[in-house]
Amino acid sequence: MANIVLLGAPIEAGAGRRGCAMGPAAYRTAGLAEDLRALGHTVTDLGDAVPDDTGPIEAPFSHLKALPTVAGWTRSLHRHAQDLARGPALPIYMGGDHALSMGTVTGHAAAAAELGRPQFVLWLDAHADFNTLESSPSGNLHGTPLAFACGQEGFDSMLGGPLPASIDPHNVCIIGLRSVDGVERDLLRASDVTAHDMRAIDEHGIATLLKEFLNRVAAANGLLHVSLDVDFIDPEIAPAVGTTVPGGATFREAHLAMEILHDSGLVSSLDLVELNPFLDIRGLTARLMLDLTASLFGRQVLDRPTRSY
Ligand code: 6HN
Ligand code: MN
Ligand code: MN
Ligand code: MN
Repeated sequence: MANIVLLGAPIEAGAGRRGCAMGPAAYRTAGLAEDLRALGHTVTDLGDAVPDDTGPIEAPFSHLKALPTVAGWTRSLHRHAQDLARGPALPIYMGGDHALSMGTVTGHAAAAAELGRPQFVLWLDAHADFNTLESSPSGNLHGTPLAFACGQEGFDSMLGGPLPASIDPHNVCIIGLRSVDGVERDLLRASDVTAHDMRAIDEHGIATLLKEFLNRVAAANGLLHVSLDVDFIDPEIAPAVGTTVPGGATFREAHLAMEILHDSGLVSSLDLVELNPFLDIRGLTARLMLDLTASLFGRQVLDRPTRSY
């Protein structure tokens, strides 16, 4: 059984519309801690993180929205994540928009570097979130965290200096893509990131794609951070997100991914991002995110051992 800590990250400044700040409250109301305890895990809710006050930061490009606020969250969450990564519990970061991963992923990368272990990242998302500050067409910083964490240039204002440790793009896998911007696409192609669009899921099945990646994590004795964006899932069943794109993962594809992740025994940290409860329908999306998290932590119909594949 796992020892789990929950940390709320009620950031919404990275998204184009408000509401993600209500995400951590929705997860608590829906009963995330209780559901995980029912599976036999020990769960401690650490409450919500608070962003640093950075003072004024001049944005390098004028179209960028709320850069000082996002930088404040990044600095705070980076410290929290680096600290939590040292153990003993497995952290779940309850978002909050996807800009929170600027802090969590880089914090885990820094801790992994201390340990001398490779940090892997699984990005389940309709989007690549691989824009740089320069390439972002919208100016919404939740479209940039993976580029930042992978060490793309121009992000020094986020942590107030260079990244202590970046994620090796070779250790990143994105699954669920169906919306990638023009320059972002070029950046992604030029990088070493493994990127699977919805067509790849259609053609090969999500299990094949995911197991290929997990085999690499296991072979490298890597740590695995999973970043689950609500818009990975089809908006018909997960409407509470500001950036819906049709044609997403089905109920079973999403659960199967979580079940395989559980069986792998490899997941060491998790982001739940982009839930916008203001856009939800009677808690439908919040509940689905809870059920997916429960699958990732071992809820199953028939018993299957951990590390079974
Ligand atoms: N997310 N690529 C678009 C942009 O504005 O940069 C969408 C980003 C969505 C971010 O869903 O986490
Ligand atoms: Mn995202
Ligand atoms: Mn997305
Ligand atoms: Mn490679």
